[in-house]
Amino acid sequence: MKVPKIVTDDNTIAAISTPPGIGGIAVIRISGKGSLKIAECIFKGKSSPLSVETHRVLYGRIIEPQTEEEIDEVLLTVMHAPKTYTGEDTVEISCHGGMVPAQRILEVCLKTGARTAERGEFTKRAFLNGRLDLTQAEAVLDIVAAKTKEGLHSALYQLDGFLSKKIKRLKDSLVSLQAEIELSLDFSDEDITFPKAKELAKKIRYTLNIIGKLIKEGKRASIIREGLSATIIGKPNVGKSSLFNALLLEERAIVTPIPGTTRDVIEGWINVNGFPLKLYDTCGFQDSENIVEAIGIEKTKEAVENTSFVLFVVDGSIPLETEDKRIFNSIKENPLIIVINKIDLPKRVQISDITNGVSFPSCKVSAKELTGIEKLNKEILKLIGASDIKIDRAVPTRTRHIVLLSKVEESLLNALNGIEEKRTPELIAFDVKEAAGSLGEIIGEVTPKEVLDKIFEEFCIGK
Ligand SMILES: Nc1nc2c(ncn2[C@@H]2O[C@H](COP(=O)(O)OP(=O)(O)OP(=O)(O)O)[C@@H](O)[C@H]2O)c(=O)[nH]1
Ligand SMILES: [Mg+2]
Repeated sequence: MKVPKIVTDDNTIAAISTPPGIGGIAVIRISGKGSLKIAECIFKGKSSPLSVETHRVLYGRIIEPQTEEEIDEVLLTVMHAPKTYTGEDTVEISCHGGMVPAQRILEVCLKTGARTAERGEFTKRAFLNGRLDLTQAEAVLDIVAAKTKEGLHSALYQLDGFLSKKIKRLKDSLVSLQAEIELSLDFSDEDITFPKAKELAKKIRYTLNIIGKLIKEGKRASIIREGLSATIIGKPNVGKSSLFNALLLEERAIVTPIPGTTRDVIEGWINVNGFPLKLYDTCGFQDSENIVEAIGIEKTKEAVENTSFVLFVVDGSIPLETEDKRIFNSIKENPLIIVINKIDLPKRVQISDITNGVSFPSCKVSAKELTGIEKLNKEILKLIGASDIKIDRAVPTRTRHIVLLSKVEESLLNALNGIEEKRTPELIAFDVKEAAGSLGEIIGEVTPKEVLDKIFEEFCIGK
């Protein structure tokens, strides 16, 4: 009989890495010094986990070590440090899908001395062991959460280290600049140092320019990661739900000829040429005594307030009514696209009837026959300023990056002022050092513990 509880350092972690529910297989991951011993203890097969070479897959059974009761038939992968995801000895057990086998296997791992992994702890260990820097660890999270293939590409570039390398290069150049300032900048002798000051200012401006571009690109590229949201609004029966379904390419919302069909706000994600957009279908916007409708209208107003822009739908087959105008007037200050629907029927509405000659982005569609949807997608891209975004390989993707890059910008502007005002070299060097420090924080060279905890808390257990 094998003796359980063989690991005592509390440093070997285990978790189910696959999502809960029924599936083909489930994977349990164990990482840390004790993982091979744990595997040895709970695995029964031709070869033993402790004696095989690294990166081998063994076929066998997982047993309850005390009773030798069989739990499941598995494939067990043995991976020795340091060439593993976490940089530590790692074992991955693939068992039959479904929660019971995986849960039971996790239980015996825990009984044998592992502890439950925290959220993102495998990736955190990869970071702490130098397998990934911080932007790469964030990229792992973005790969898992990617909503479109473009989002996935951008995360994969980040995992490959394109952003890290760019940030690292910038940081190294600032560190050299700092040394240069400390060593040679001396304003006490004007004649010698003034050209030098000019040269330094030029170098700082050059870096500032790159940082400025990164911030700008990053702000726009964050749309790829986080997406935007839009609310479809309009009078009852104009075809809002039909348009919602047409954009989603599925029959999600109920469509009927009866006005007032949609009562609640319905949401769904769509992919507009690679940009994730969360779309809300709402109930017809009209004054109502009916309590259900009144609540629905409140929710519609809330959706409009909380989304990035509005798709205002009118029925193009009937003359415009005061209700359409009233709705338009209540939302015309928001970014919006006017969508004239039902163009498969005879035309009764002109854009100018709605806008009184003021220019608004607009589009004519038939949600029923799916015409004009491509053009609408283009208008959406134009409105969100995404029609000309190229996905560069080294783009900051997170608010955390942008905030730190803005700090870099601020410190470098301070340094420039310092040169202009002929402050002491120490002061100028200090600003440059601060800028380099913020760059280091992006890749996790020095990152406060709270920031790290916050980043890894976003992960799921088992990643
Ligand atoms: N001919 C034609 N009919 C359409 C089109 N779009 C929607 N309809 C019809 O218009 C009616 C109302 O469509 P819905 O999509 O339910 O309209 P809605 O704006 O969501 O309506 P409420 O939820 O009641 O506010 C249905 O009978 C649809 O089949 C279109 O492009 N052409
Ligand atoms: Mg509807």
